Amino acid sequence: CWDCLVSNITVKQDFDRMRYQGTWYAVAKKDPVGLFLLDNVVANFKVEEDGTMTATATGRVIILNNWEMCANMFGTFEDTEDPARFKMKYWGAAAYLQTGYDDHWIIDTDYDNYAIHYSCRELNVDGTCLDGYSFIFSRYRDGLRPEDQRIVTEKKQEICFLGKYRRVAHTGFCDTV
Ligand code: DAO
Repeated sequence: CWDCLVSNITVKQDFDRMRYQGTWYAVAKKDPVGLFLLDNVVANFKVEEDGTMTATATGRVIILNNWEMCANMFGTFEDTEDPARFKMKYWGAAAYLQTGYDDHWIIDTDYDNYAIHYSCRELNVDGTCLDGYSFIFSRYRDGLRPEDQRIVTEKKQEICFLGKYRRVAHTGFCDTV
């Protein structure tokens, strides 16, 4: 009985940004129109001294149609009245990478194993999402534990993206330090 209205999507209660810090491996992704990050996506969240949440992320991208590279991206998160709903300003280490300003919602997380991220970029007139993306994150690059997969599947359904995800491979393409 999910109506798919973006305004009815529930997020993590009492989201704790301190516990969310550190490395998260994207294990699945629902792409937006004009997808950017392809695979080998790893994000690292941090809470700065003033309390602001920031992130760095890396991932394989293809720019100018056929140039494959690892993108180094940065994000800063603006707080809203809901602790799990942020506005994310993001940009790349190089000028030719994507920049943007997206919603960044944490739908659910247990902080130690899994996280479900959601962003709707454009609404339909009926309030459902026209163009959005979502990452399923794991603390482990091999993927989610079986016990987390059940929860994640349920949440994919709640955000109306079930069946729209693809697996995000970790091949070591962006591992060079
Ligand atoms: O890959 O198609 C896409 C959309 C993702 C855009 C956001 C990339 C930058 C993220 C910065 C850090 C936060 C995880």
